[in-house]
Amino acid sequence: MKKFLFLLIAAVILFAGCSASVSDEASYEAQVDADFAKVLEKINTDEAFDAMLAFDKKYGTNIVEEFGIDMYQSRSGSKGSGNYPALTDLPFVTDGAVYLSGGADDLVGTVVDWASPHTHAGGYYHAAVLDLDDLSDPNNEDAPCMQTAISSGAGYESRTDWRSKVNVCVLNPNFTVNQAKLNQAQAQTDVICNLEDQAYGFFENMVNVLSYVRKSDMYWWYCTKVVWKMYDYYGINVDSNSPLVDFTQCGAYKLVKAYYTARHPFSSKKRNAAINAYLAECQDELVVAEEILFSPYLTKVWETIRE
Ligand SMILES: [Ca+2]
Ligand SMILES: [Ca+2]
Repeated sequence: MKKFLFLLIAAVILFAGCSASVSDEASYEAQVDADFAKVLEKINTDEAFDAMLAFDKKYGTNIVEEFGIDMYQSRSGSKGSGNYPALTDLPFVTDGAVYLSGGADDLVGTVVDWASPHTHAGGYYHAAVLDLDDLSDPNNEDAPCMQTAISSGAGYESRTDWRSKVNVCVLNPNFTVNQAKLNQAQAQTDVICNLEDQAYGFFENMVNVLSYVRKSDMYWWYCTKVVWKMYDYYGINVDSNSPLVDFTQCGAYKLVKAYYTARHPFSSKKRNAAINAYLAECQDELVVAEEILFSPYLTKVWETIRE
């Protein structure tokens, strides 16, 4: 009986000890989450720098150095002049051709820019897909013929919009296209481009890098996901998930790394496991412009790189 009591007391003490440390850890992680949320809230505002500095100071991370300086430069427009002549020779001839752009900041803002790895020439991060049927009036350069995403969500751009981009390449389908099937897929994509209830984003709530938009999600849209979806309707997956695309080169990764460094300060094993799991899911769930660039179903037929 004595022995049993002793074991019981020991068990109670052990349990109390465990739950105390579990709740300590939980409250520490909750604090990190709250502080990280403050950083995300301020991104794309003038207070971003101060928020990142405060986080770095508290947790010994390097957000300002690894991400903040880039973001500041891209906000102040020092990445490119944007004053280039219109690309008058950019071709619009192949139904279903995919267009990628990069270089200077685009209409859709910096989020898609810093969410994309820019590891290859052109720095491509924006995309659209041409529907020739919307070009019935060849003289109307402003016709909405490019299915993409704009600041309100899935939508359209025109030939005029694309002629003013800095770096552009055109990728044609390299397989025998079934025209009826393509038209059907484009019509299904039109439904998405005209959705009343939708939003633009790579991440839900714009900048929550921990909650990226899933391919299956029908509310959040970004440009490359619209292009991917059109070909998904057609029956082809243009997200190559190519190992040539290095997700550790994107701004979002740098934020995530800092977040997990703060969250698991004493265990590099836990930290690396969390970061690697995030990267693997990102590669699979997101479709970025460079992944489309390396699609085996598409071949580059035209390109101009001006910066
Ligand atoms: Ca068509
Ligand atoms: Ca992918």
